[in-house]
Amino acid sequence: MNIKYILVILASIGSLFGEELSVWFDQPAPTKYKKSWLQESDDVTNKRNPDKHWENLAQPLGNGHIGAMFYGGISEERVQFNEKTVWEGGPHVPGYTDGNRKNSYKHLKKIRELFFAGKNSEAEALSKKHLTGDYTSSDKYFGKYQTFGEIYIATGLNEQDIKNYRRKIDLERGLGIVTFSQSGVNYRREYFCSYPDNVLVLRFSADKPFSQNLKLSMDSPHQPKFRDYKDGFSMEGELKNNKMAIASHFRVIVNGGKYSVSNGVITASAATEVIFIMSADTDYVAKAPLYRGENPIKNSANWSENAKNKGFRKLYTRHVADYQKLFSRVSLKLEGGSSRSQLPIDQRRAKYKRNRDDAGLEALYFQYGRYLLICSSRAGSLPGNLQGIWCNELTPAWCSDYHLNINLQMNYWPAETTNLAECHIPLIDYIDMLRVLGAVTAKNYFNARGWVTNLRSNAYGSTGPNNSGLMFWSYFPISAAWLCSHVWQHYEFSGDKDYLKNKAYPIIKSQAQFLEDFLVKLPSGELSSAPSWSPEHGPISQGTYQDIFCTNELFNSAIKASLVLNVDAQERRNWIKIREQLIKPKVGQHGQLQEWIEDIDDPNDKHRHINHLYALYPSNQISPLTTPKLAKAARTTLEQRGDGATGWSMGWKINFWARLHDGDRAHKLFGNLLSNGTYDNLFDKHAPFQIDGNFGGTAGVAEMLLQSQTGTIHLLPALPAAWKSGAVKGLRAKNGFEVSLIWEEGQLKSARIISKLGKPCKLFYNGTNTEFKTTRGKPYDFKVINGKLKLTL
Ligand code: FUC
Repeated sequence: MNIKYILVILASIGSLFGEELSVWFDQPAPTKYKKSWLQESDDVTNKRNPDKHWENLAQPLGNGHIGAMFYGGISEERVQFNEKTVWEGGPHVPGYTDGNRKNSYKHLKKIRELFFAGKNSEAEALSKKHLTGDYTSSDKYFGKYQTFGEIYIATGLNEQDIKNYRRKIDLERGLGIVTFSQSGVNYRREYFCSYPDNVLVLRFSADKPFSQNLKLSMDSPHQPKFRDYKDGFSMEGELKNNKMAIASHFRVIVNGGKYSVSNGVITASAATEVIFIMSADTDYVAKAPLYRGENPIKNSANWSENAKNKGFRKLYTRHVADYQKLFSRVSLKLEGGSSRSQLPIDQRRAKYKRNRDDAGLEALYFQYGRYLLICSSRAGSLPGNLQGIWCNELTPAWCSDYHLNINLQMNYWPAETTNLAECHIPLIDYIDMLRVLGAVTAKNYFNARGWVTNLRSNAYGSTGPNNSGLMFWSYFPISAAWLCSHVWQHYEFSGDKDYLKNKAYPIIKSQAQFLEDFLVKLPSGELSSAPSWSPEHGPISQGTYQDIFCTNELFNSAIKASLVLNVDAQERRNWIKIREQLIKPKVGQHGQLQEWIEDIDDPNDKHRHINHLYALYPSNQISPLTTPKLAKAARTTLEQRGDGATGWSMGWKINFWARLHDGDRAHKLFGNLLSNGTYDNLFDKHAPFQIDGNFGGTAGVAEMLLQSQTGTIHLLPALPAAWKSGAVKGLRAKNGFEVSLIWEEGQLKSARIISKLGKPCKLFYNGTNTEFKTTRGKPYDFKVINGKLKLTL
């Protein structure tokens, strides 16, 4: 095959193979549970969604600020929507406390002494008393993420004789589209959430002029008050718990017809085309200590008015350009089994569950994860929470909060590797924000410098070990070091030294200072994190290996960053010394990698958190190439834990197996996730809906095709037999490389590496290393001849 031809293929994967990239249904989602908030229970743990159709069948749109779920109804369209900052809790709740127990550090010495004297149960009792926080699971000060409201658009149509119904997410353009015909008229709706114009746009049209008779109204559980305008209405509301002000505007553009507005209802009659524009905002500002800004009514009015002035075409073009700039960087074609894109997604998934033979569906799932990240995480707002941005409740499961013991981090695993680094920014800004209360928690609990977080957080930067008396769902001070790995990773991929100096290093350095003060010398002379709790697993321990691996990684990044910036030589020497003294990983009695310093792992334990394998993924401290003994032990642990679990846990396991270079096993886990941990609309199922698994799965696919965690770019490290042939364009590797690959019959055929930074490149394929110098901006094309990479000029 000549190289030019290969490049043409690379540039046009997707359209060349003629498969439309969309998630589609052939029926509307039932709207039986309208006003979901009236149906729910107020238990935030182990709860089910009050609207099973919302989480299973409705479809998501979003721009990082506004999220929406549409049902595609014929006689009535229903669109549930969110604004990312609608959060109860925080400093404006009367009597607010930040959840920290004051001066807890005074008990720390005693707790540690009891531990070292072998009095574990006494140490545990004291820890529960002093090292947990003031909040309980759904505390009014901690708060919860909330739905904003629902939009209803009555169409005047009946449900009879509907033909050619389709509703879909068009992943290539970031659109929701509903089409159907009735009595010879073809109806078409297009929906999108625009990031550049910050509005939700809903366009209704048909091929018969003057056939649109629509009535739009909305409702919200937050004390809505409506005010009519000439071309629409506004809604102002307030959260009862913290008096957060929320506002929204609805405006209409009507072509070829008439409209009127009355009491918060927009009526369009005998129109050819109707466009509704919705904006939403709150008075939340992501800034401690008050987290409050201006009344949101002005912003909301301006966004909707500016958008209306632009008109549909311009809004559409600006949205598609913005969306495609991110989305189209990566394309993926997987060939294997049959691709059943001609089936609606629910039927397609049902077939997949039985046969596991639709590689096209697997590629779609990957791209859908990238779509979800673009929709739920854009600069200027909070990071994606447990449900991304989509939430139809007032008491969502786990408050739809930020769990810092895997879930928030997992949301961002695909950000760098699948070429969506911009979507990483909200997380990095959020981590920066956590430092404010984080310093208070560090002082109160450990009398330490720097800052710390624990198991969960919220929109108000909560950092204490929330949840009174429950170590397993509160205490996890190493979560801050884990978060910092994202701050560092963003530099490793981009090589942006200004970012490193001004944003990343101050965060990382202050975390290193925290750890310097926090770590404790065991009687053996080694450094550990006692008392320690392996997230949601326990028991209390003198040292858990997730703590140690995260700590090690944090010091690695602090050391490297200070070298790049040529600062803090003395601190660096100290960090190197500390790193050497950390307890070392151990292989236990069952051949497993030990989760705890104590050899107490149970080979029959199937727990979903495999915390210590953090060293394998997302970190890179264990690998079959560099630490084969530990890799073997990690494998034993994975075998013992099994291939089941909840959605996100299977997402994690895909990545583990990919890092062990076992493509078939990673693929098996991917199949398990798609079959047992996924709803029909491809949302991840914990259950209930929890978005992390989508991102774990998406990251896992990238990890099977390309790895660069060591700085060497490993091509096709875990290609499963099921993906016989395929092509991927635009995956990202550390040190500023973009990689495209084509393989046939399980063998790499060609590769293109684009060097964005001009750094030397190291490739690894089929057991052989290839190194070469690069020039910034240049592409390097390789063919594979006799199993070896050959540079073609
Ligand atoms: C993880 C899980 C829990 C739950 C929570 C939101 O930490 O272990 O079961 O999914 O996230």
